[in-house]
Amino acid sequence: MPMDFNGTWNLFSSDNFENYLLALGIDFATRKIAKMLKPQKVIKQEGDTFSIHTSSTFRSYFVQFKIGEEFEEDNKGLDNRKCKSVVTWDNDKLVCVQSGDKKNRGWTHWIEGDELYLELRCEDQVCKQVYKRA
Ligand code: 1AG
Repeated sequence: MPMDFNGTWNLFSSDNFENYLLALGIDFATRKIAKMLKPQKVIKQEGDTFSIHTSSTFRSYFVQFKIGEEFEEDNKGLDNRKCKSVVTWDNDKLVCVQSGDKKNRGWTHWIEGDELYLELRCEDQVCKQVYKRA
């Protein structure tokens, strides 16, 4: 059985998010707002199909994908750059590679105990977030 990511998850901690945003070219004012946010993720997983809705009082973002199938990602409301993205399993981790203008862009989700982890990568920056069940 694959790892089960289903659920509603609230941000608990976020490390190096501002430098990740800077690597994405997000302006100063937006970075200052973004780092104050406590986003919530609603993850729906059915077989190899996922949707992840990240919402906050300022911006929200929705992505859906099927494991192993490349898709066009628009990052609308975030940095708005288009990428070709693909998500695969690395054991129990979900690994997304976001190919586009930014080198080394992607993320990894995994679960430890009752916590959801997210590592966000862009160029030489890595942001690590922990979410807890709502
Ligand atoms: C995410 O990806 C993306 C959501 O979790 C936030 C991460 C990075 C933001 C990128 C650019 C920021 C531009 C403006 C900042 C404004 C708001 C901050 C974000 C608020 C929540 C949407 C992984 C995800 C899979 O798709 O879980």
